[in-house]
Amino acid sequence: MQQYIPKSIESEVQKRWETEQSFKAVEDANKEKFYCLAMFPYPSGRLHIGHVRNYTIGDVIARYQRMLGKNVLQPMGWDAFGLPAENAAIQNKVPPAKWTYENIAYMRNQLKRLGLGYDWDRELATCDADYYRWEQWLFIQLYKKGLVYKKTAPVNWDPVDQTVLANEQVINGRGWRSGALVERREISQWFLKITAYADELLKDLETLEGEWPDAVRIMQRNWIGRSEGVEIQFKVDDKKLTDLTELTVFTTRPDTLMGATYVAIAAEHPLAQQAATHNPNLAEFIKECNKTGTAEADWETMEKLGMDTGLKAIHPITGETLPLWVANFVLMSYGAGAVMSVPAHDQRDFEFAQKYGLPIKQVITHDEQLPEKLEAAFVDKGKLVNSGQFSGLTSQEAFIAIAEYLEKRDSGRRKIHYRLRDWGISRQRYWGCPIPMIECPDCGTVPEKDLPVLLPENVVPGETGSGSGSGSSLKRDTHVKCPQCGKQAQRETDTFDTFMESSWYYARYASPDCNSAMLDERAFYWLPVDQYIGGIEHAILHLLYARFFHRLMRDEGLVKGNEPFKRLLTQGMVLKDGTKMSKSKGNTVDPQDLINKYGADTVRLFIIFASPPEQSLEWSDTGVEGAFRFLKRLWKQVVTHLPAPPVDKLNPAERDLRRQVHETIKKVSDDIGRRYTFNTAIAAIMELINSLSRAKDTPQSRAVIQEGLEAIVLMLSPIVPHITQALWQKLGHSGLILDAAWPQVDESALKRDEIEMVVQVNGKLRGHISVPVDADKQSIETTALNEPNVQRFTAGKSLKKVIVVPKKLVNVVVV
Ligand code: ANZ
Ligand code: ZN
Repeated sequence: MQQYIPKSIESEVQKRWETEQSFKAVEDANKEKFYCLAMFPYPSGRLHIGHVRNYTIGDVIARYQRMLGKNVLQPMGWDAFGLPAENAAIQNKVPPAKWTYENIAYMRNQLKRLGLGYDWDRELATCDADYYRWEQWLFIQLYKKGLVYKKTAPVNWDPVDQTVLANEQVINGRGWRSGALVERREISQWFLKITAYADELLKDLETLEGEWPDAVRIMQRNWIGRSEGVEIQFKVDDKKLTDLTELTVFTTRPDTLMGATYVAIAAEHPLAQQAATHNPNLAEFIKECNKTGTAEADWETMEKLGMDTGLKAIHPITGETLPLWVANFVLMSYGAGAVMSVPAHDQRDFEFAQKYGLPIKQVITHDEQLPEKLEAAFVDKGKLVNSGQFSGLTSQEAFIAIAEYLEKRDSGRRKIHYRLRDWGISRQRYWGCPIPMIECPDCGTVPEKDLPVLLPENVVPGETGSGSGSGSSLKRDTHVKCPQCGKQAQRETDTFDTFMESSWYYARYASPDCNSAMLDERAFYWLPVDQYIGGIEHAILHLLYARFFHRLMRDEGLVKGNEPFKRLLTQGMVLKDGTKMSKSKGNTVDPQDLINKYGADTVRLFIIFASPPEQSLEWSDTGVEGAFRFLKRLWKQVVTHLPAPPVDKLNPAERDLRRQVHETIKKVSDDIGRRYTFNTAIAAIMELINSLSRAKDTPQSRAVIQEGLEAIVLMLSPIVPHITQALWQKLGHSGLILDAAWPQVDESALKRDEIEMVVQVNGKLRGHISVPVDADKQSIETTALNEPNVQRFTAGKSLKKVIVVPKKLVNVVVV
């Protein structure tokens, strides 16, 4: 076969992998394991180019590790619950299950066609009851441990479709289908106590240093948001307007307490509610505040508004009375839902005070002289002024002094707050894992007894009889006998947030067929994942939830260690003409078309060569062409090469060529194994191919070329596994290249030829040095001057010049 015909080569090689079960992973305690995982896809219908990049990167790493001799696990599965299936179901009138399983079948074939080395025996789909029953099981264990609770929380309510909407179904405040203005409704929902693990999730980020990208660790740290501060009590003294006598604020800057000039509370704060009962304006204002969305982003940018309640708060140190305002930027869900406002030292308080004419009092400074009027808040720490007995202290000293002062008088205490909230996991959706809970009129909340609680799969949301819209109440008979007392009880109809399923799938791959437990001892062998690969869009929630679940499973004795993912690689975006590829922009390329036209190896090579995995990749049709041409050339070079056995007598040119072979092995091993810069590895291989093709045809050089081509084919095999398998056979090997060992550097081949040079000092022979033939002038001079006998004759003298006669002598002139 003189022609490179990817289609037939690829299908033949893939058939061989299948019959030999090449990627089946079997536990082997005597072998070092390597678990390589790329984030599993949502079965949307077809692979997009981002998937192809993600999975190719993973496959390169997995195959490389295997050639190092490790026992590699690389599994694949489907994040199969979620909203798109429901939307497609409404549109096409097919049950989400059917749509999902059809997509899975199609996409599985696409992945196989790409030559990705997965152990398909471990495939899982999260919508499969064999999978989600264990999630239900874990949820019940957590409920028994007190790590699960129920409370009311707001949802988006579409008053026309009579259904709850997900955030992404609300467009400009209106329902995506009905166009009706969406309302906020409070309903009872389930929460997981992730805050109980906040401290651990934060601290252990340190153990991931150097293993996870810094950006991801920083995002996680900020999301958890640990704040050390003080809770301070202010007395409220107004028997007419309220029966509450106290109010607590949380501050991270107790050193600024003497500069507090008013107190601001959230609209939902009980004091605000009470004050409003006598004040219709205030009641109206509070209603307005409650209307705005709950999204974090809104709070940063929205206009700061407030209203005086008429109540007064008493400063815990000075006894002054401070006005008490309701402000729309104070969150009820953070700290104490109330803030002591220090306009001189907090920019938000400053702007608010200016807007509403509230006093501004500076109490922290760097200088002796205070400005007449502050132009902006002075937010730095510094020295205290205008602070009574605390004046003169530094901010740091004052933090402690004021905290202790308040603690002694029972009007404050040090406190650590987290930005992280407990995880609301209830979704009012059909296509998700049923929450295994029952409400009994007599017994209260009772966990389901028989798992799995099945989701009926033949339902088409939106059809008559199933209710309108895609709310969850349509999906199944909610009447059930109470497992405790046997009376008629009510089943939970909500489903889990789909982040639940993706929080532990990596562990289930270790024991995918275990039907007696969530995991078995195989998880001890495979976990943690050694290399995880996925998009940066999952930097916060998915990774945090998976880290949380790993600890939950650890505390159930199911896994060991604290972290699920030892090393993390976040791959960059795929761009076309500088912008992100997306359906809405119409600038996508279909990987399937490219595979059909050029073969999988070309697509893999282009994607890996175009840029380092963490950076964005600019799509280029000519780049794909180039990758294809390169493979054709490699093919030709190997098939026209005449095999030759190794020899040991080489002339200098042949030695140079052999040195390049081993220098390339060294560089490529480092690029692929440590730096993950696969693109520069390929560039070095291309250079080597050029050098090999230029070599004179002698029996000796043929031996070097044989060695070079074998190394090239081996080193390219993780990236382009099909063509290299075929070429491996052409080079005289019958086995699978994926079981061959990664090429080793021959250190002796790296040594450069050396020559002898004589060294004179002022014209007299004083020594001999040995230097590489191609050494530059500078390094020859240094070697000459360091020669011990030369040093004796130059000691104490001053160096005038050094003359180098190439390949012959060095003359050192001193005076
Ligand atoms: C007085 C003060 C003075 C503050 C100063 C800051 C600077 P982090 O670091 O995010 O924890 N705060 C407290 N609870 C709040 C709530 N429920 N809604 C909005 N803001 C709230 O932020 C803590 C700071 O955020 C607290 O410290 C408080 O303002 C404000 F020169 O108290 B500070
Ligand atoms: Zn009961």
